[in-house]
Amino acid sequence: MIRVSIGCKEALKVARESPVILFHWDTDGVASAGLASRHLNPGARLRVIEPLGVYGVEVLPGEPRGELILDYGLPGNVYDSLASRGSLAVIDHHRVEPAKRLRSYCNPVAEGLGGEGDYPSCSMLLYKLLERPGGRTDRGLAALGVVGDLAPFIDSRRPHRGVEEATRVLEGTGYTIERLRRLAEAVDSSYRVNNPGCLNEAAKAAAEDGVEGVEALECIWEAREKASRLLEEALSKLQPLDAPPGVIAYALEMDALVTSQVGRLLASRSPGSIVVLAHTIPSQGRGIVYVRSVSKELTWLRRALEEAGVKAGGKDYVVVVNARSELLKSALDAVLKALEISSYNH
Ligand SMILES: [Mn+2]
Repeated sequence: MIRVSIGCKEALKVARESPVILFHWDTDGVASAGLASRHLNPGARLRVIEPLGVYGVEVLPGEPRGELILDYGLPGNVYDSLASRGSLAVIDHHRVEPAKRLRSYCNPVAEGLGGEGDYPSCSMLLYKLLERPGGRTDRGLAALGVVGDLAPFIDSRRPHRGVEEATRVLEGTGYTIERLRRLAEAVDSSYRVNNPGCLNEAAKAAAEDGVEGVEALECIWEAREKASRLLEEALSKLQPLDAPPGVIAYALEMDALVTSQVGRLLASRSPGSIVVLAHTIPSQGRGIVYVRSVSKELTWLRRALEEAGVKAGGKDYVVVVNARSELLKSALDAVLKALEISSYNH
């Protein structure tokens, strides 16, 4: 059995009546939405959280009516601020501050019940909460979310408990980690080329036909073609920055949501280092400082930043700071400073 709070039971209860399932724009979000639709509320509308790339309360319903929010990674106080205006359910596995007032809040990582190894994806968490429904379709979706979220470990061939778990769940299904990795790349490309319609189709297809349903969508493969060109462009635009020992830092200015794709690629190419990417998105007037490593845990960095007054999200091996363009530089400085202090201490 997995350790979960009472909030998870409450979240499942609310989710069974949810008119809408809102999901994060990546592969894990799509796979989780598919599972939730199949087992909690097949009648609910599946909608990706828009605009893609924006983390904030302003994109959530102001007066919630029981929406189920999957894998979105916002800190709990955001949901607490909505809790008095209506009901909603949250299922997540990001390392954030937990909600305190929202009863139907389910995030065992935020609640201190385990880390990324125990809860490698929202889809796997949901699969276990549903008491392992067990069919081939469900097992494929549970593993697909893990493969999406743990792609940097798979690509750099670093062992990870989550990948081992996904491999076990896939036994006897005929699916392989490699096949799901290809599919995750295509699904994730859909947000990189800013195609929310395609992500909504993908969630619907996941709910109806699981992995094969998503594989059959043309839009994801078109997105993959387009995204691989964007990646080439991004790599050619990277500007190296001064960084402390053991850290590789770049600046990027580009109007495409390629942050995690570029950051993940750089991290898997330099598995012993910590990669920092300061990405400015001029058309949105905002940017992201993305920190990723496949070998170094970064939960300490998130705490150090919070202590320095910089709000950061992330997981065990990734830290993300979202900022308006004019604040990006100071966020980057705070990140580099914290990394520099830690390099003295090692
Ligand atoms: Mn996830």
